[in-house]
Amino acid sequence: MFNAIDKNHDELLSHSELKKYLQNCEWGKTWVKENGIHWKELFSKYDADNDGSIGNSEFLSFYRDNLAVLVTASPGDIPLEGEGGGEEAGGPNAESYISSLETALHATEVHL
Ligand SMILES: [Ca+2]
Ligand SMILES: [Ca+2]
Repeated sequence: MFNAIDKNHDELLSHSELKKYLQNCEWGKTWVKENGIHWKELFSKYDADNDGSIGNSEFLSFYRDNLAVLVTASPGDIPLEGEGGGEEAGGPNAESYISSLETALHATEVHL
């Protein structure tokens, strides 16, 4: 999902990337509407290091707090990895996506 949102592949989600992604899918639009999301507030809440974009670890807490519930509520409706994939029995779910993110993060931290 992170890669699907990150259109310019700089490993950071900008304000407009996140906004565009969520406004282009039904569940995202619904979520924004129902929660009265303010993009600036959302960003300042999750942009922990205040660099103006959402990095991998910042996205993880955003995903956990907000999106995991939606993904779990309607599995199959939400593309976790962009186009294609998800054809294996069961398909991806929020929990396995979070653990794969954590694994990726851990790997990154080791190299830093
Ligand atoms: Ca980006
Ligand atoms: Ca940041």
